[in-house]
Amino acid sequence: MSKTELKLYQSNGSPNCRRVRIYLAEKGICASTIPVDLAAKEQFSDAYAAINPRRVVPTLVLGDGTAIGEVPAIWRYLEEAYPDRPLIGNTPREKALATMWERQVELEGFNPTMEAVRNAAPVLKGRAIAGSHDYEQIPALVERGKRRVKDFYADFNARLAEVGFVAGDFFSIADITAMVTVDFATKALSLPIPNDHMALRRWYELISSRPGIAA
Ligand SMILES: N[C@@H](CCC(=O)N[C@@H](CS)C(=O)NCC(=O)O)C(=O)O
Repeated sequence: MSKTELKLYQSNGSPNCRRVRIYLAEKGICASTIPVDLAAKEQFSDAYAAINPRRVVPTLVLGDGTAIGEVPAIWRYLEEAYPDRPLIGNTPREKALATMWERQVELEGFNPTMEAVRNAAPVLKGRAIAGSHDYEQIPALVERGKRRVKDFYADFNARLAEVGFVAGDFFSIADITAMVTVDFATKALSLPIPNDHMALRRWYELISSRPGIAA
C-alpha cells in the first residue's frame, strides 16, 4: 500500500489529532488529511459516523478502507507498518517503557487537562465527554482537573531532572503526548509550566525545536 493511500480524518484544534499529526511528521509518513469540522458538529453526520461510530476524531483510514480510531491504535498500526524511525522504542524493553510512560502522561496530564477544559467551556455545555452520548458539565471537575495538571507538572519536572526524555534516553510517543498536554493546558487553561520547574522547561525547549512538533 502506498503511503499516499492513508487518510487522516482530523480537526486542527483537536489535541488528540495533534498527537497523530506530530507522530506522522516525526516519522516522515505522508497521509492526506480530511478536515472534520467539530464546531459544525460534522462528527455527528451519518457520513462520519459510518467511519467512526464513536463520532470522535482522529480516524486513520487505510487504502483498503479499514478505519482505525483511538490514538494508541493508530500509532500501533503506523509503527508496525512503517518501522523506520521508531517512536515506540527499538527493543522490547524500550517498547514497554515508551508505552508505560505515554500511558502515565495520558492518565495524569492529558486526561485531567481535557476534563478541566470540557467541564468549563461554554461551547461544550452538555458535551462534557466526547463520544456518542451527551453528559452535562460538572463545574467541580474544573478545579480538580487544574490541580491534577499542576501535580503532573511537578511529578514530570522531577522525572525529567533524572532523564533526557520522558521514557528515558530516547524520544518517543510519551514526549509527544506530554508536549501536546503542556501546549493545550497553557492555551486552554492558562496553565503554563511554572518558572521554577527547570527540568520540565529544559525538556520543553528541546522538544519544541524538533520540526515535527509544529504539526
Ligand atoms: N480516546 C480517543 C479520544 C478522541 C477525542 O476525544 N477526540 C475529540 C477531539 S480532541 C473529539 O472528537 N471531540 C468531538 C466532540 O467533542 O464531540 C482517541 O484516542 O482518539
